[in-house]
Amino acid sequence: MSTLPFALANIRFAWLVNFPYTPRMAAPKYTAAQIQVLEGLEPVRKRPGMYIGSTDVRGLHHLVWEIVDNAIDEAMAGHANRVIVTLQDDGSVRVEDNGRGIPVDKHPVTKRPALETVLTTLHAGGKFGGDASGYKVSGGLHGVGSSVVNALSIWMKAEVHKDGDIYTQEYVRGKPKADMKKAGKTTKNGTIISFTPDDEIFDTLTFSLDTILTRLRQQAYLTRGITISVIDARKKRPAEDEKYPRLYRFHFQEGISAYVKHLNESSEAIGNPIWFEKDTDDGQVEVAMQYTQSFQENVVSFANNIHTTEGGHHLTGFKAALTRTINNYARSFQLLKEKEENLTADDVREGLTAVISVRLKDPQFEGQTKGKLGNAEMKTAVETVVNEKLGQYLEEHPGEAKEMVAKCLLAARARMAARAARDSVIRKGALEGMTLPG
Ligand code: TTJ
Repeated sequence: MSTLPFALANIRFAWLVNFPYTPRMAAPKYTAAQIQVLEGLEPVRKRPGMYIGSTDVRGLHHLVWEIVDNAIDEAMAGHANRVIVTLQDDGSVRVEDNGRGIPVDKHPVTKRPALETVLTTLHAGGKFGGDASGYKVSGGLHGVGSSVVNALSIWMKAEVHKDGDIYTQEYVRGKPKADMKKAGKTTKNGTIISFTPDDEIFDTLTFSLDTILTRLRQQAYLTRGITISVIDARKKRPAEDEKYPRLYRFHFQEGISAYVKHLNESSEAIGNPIWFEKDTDDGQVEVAMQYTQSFQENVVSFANNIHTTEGGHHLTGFKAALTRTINNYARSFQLLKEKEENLTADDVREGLTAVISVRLKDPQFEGQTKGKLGNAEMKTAVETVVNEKLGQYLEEHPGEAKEMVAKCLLAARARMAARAARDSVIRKGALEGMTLPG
């Protein structure tokens, strides 16, 4: 049981967490929490690729994402609004949040401080505390890997500021150097995790500021109101990073609306970004969209802040609702005549930039690269929300609505003209083919 593949290990974990609520087998001998903490970190060092994908530069950055995800989860739960990521000169990375602080009280099973349990046992991370933890949703594959990062670090330090006290503990390759200790008084709350990746594990130890900025900027858009700071404190930086300033601060009060504006920076926009969100029984749905005069479609989707590069049911629901809503509007204002065909899904997406972000309890990531959201209920959820909210927006903003429909009609006309031209070429070709040589 100690060398399960990366994905499988996580599926098993999710199942264990659900166990007390959805019993599908014989009565459990242990509760979820008890089984969860039985595994040490040896398998992680034996087969690191199974836990972080690879030990190349991608795997190296995965360590940062695993730790940062925990801090962002705390922000998404409404308990933090600031995350600071520092690339330190000694090769370590430091991640700080202003959340509640990882619990430090005695864990009932390990009889060790919860902090130590979280960081030294497999699967005892982000979902620590189960449903009582206050996390509405979590990335699924994300947020449970802080102990994996510890196992793959030659050094890690945890510093928790909680209820007036500072608690610290250090680790070497996942093993505590000493017991957790109190290290003075504090007036703030939060968690600071610093770690140095292990050169025995990774091919390279050089972080790319560019990679980190891109990812954290995206996370900041997706978590409206959070402030993510990035500090590059390395004296000697890789050549490709030297063009960047050393200090960044990402804060987008308008969240994914600002993301859409950013994506459309170099295009001629039609109207303002349209933004709406809704909490449904199946999860939260948030959409931002804006047409441009370009012919490019740029629709990106996320589930629990994870970019779904292969799309999935949330994207399908969006496309269906978009086509239906735009057609409904165009018909009801006679922008589309009775005898005219409906606009196609392609017509209504030409020139469209959109960000679809859903958050759900139990995301299923499928497909070749696990980049496709497999939860079928998210099609209906997104479709219903977009039908309602986009329809309402169009009614309330007739000027913008007519410009948007005009852009879609242009795409439809171009499509029909292209088809007519092609048909005519084929017909002509056929006629020519019939004329006999000589
Ligand atoms: C867990 O449930 C009780 C209240 O605190 C919750 C918690 O663990 N919050 C939390 C974890 N906030 N921040 C973290 C965290 C931050 C970093 C940078 C790294 C890690 C592993 C966790």
